Amino acid sequence: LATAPVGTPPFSVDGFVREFLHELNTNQGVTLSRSSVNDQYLALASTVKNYLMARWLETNRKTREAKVKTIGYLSAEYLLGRQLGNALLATDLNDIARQGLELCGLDLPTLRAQEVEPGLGNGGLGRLAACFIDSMATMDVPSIGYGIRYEYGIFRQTFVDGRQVEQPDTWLALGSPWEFPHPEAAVRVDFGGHTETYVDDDGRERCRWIPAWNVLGVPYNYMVPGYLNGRVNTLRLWSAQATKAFDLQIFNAGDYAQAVRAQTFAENISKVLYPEDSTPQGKELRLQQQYFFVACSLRDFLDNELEEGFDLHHLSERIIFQLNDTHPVIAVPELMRILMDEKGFEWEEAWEVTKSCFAYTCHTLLPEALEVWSTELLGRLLPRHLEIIFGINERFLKEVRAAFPGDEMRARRMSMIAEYPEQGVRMAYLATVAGTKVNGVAELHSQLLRDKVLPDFSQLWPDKFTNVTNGVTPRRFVRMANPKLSELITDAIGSNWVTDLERLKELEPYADDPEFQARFSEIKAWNKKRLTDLLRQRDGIDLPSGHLLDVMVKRLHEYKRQSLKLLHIVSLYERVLSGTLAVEDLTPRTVVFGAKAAPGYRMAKDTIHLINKVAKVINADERLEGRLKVAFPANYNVTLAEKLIPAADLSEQISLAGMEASGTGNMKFALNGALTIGTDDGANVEIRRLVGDKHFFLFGMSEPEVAELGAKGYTPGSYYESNPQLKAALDLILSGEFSEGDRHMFDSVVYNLLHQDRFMALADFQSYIDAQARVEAKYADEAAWTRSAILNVARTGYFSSDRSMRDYLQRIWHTTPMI
Ligand code: 26V
Repeated sequence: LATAPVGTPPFSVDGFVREFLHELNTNQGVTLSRSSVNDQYLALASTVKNYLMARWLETNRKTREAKVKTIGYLSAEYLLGRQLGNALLATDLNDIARQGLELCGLDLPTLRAQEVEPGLGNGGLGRLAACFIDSMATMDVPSIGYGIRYEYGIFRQTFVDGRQVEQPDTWLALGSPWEFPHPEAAVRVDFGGHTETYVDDDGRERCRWIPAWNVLGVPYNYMVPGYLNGRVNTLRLWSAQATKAFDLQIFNAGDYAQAVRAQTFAENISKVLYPEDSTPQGKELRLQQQYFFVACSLRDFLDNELEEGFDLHHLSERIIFQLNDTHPVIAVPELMRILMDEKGFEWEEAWEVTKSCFAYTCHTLLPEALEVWSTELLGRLLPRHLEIIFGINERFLKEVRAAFPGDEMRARRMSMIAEYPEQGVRMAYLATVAGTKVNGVAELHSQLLRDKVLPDFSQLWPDKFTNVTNGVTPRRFVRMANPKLSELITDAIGSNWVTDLERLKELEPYADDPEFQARFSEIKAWNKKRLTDLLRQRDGIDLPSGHLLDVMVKRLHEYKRQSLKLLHIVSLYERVLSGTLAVEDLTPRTVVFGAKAAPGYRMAKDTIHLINKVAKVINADERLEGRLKVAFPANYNVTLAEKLIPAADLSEQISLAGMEASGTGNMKFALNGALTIGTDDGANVEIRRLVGDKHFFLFGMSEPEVAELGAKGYTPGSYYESNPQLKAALDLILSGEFSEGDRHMFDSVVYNLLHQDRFMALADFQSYIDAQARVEAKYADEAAWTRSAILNVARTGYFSSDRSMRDYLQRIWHTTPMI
């Protein structure tokens, strides 16, 4: 297992072929001539894994020996995307693999297409975790990602008569070559039961938990290869299994069926990713998932990653657990419990250690998205943890009362325990009290977090709050997704930009270079062609050529305002029908949507239905002369994003100001040379500041304006009454035009907009329409558009997740890369 010198390819093409055929024969048990594409894909994955293996082992050894601080990234979601392409890129094996496979009569893209992406996340939050672990590996930061190995990831979306229908995501069905299960290293996780006090050998009164049942957590390790640096970090995902004791007991009692049921019960815990992006429901299974992966991860780090006999008083010298939203916050009482009940620490001692080992990232502002677990459920499932939470809260409120004597209202507001509508634990408060730092994910978001969500806490501890603006990995979202643009960039400024994205600045002078502009436009056209081919075979969708490609891809949410985009489309259509817009004056445009709705989120699902119905009518109407098309490929995921984003001209980032914490799609589009039409929300604010107003289409109310309108009282109906264009668009939907004459099919969507419109789509309608007119004017001037697109690429290097990691290292983790 000698390590090949870092950065050099491992084999000759011949060596690769030998290795690949060996894998095909010994792993898949087939000859080349009898092998399926799946066999070939699995053999190729093994070949690449074998190459990474020595580096992985070496990384682990070096990190262990160095005894440095590790980042424990705790996240219930990792939206990884396909692994093969990334592994080939990280190891510089692309050319060798392509040539070697050619010698075998095989085609690398075909094999790559065989991979089913692990969709172990809902959207931005899970994808961010995946970008962060990529960046940490590339930057030589020792880290372990901890999470859950869901047997079923985010559902596969299909459309039936335009309505979303969910199918299970069977990502493991054809084999999963990237994981390394370690059943022998399983850890036990307890649940239920009660607590009791007892007197220990030293005569001290102590507490212990007598649990009622338990499950096993089996670790599955995944390689996280750094880009061309020889480092391979670990992502460790836990899978739930029944313990022997659990079913043996029942089995011995002679009830075989009951024993099997027990197994199913245990395994349910890691069975399925919750797709609920709409309301964090008080689901017992979800709390089980959270505690399950956190308990496994802490146990794993303390018992396996730390050397035996390590003095836990110094734990924070060796680990910082980053809490990706509140999902893993139960880790706080879990560490307290381990230190006190298992290691004999006193409360104050345990608290000193615990509060130095966690930091908390908040990813939303929406009140209904903040997790509150009922004390009834917590007490039933994790009685000891509930006691500890009460203990933390009691001591914390003492501190508050001491800092603000007589201000009892404040103490009540800041309590981790909510009393209404039922007694529950506010997990964000617990995370804030326990964390060394609390951060938001974009400047505006962090500001609003301080001022609006946690104002009392930021007054008490102003230095605890900080910002780290999100980023995306340039490896996957530029270098892999946009190979032609990458080549162009490298030709111009060299290849260092892949790990030092601010270097893209050096492209600025090329924005005015006609030859560079021409190559840039050709690449955009090539990316559109690539997308066209994909959508034809994937979805049977025909994209016209020569259109402005206008893309809105993200989870379907009212606050993201897909309905506003839809009103723009319907309005263009209505204006052509009514003759207020001549067809020839319509800018040829194709709007592409990609969006999954949470299965229980009615309004979101109705909006998907409406988009599909509008698409059907518009796409078929010859009066438009093919100048307006709407495409809605089903099952938007990371794999599709990698093809869609590089092809886009226009990026839609149109959430109501103050609602989108950051957005990360916005960054991917800008880095791939799309211009943004967007509100002053989330990271849009920073994108606009960096690219400049001339190269960004801003519209809509600012966050303070939104707050003001809300305070004044918002009446959407008045916009309908006073804006004829808006009225005409809504009336067209109500007329049954898109629903075979059924005037009520879309009542829910339309009447919600007219009478409630919580996210003020109607208030921003005119401003949006005006901004779209500016888009069209600019698009008509090809050179000006291309120049702006190049400047978007050149000026958005800041949004590399490598930079985000540097910010976390400096502001939160207080540690440095290993070399
Ligand atoms: C949950 C809920 C539940 C109640 C209804 C509204 C709502 C909205 C969002 C969520 C998810 C909260 C956590 C989350 O996924 N946040 C996303 O995190 C991304 C990475 O930081 C960020 O770019 C997105 O703006 C943010 O929505």
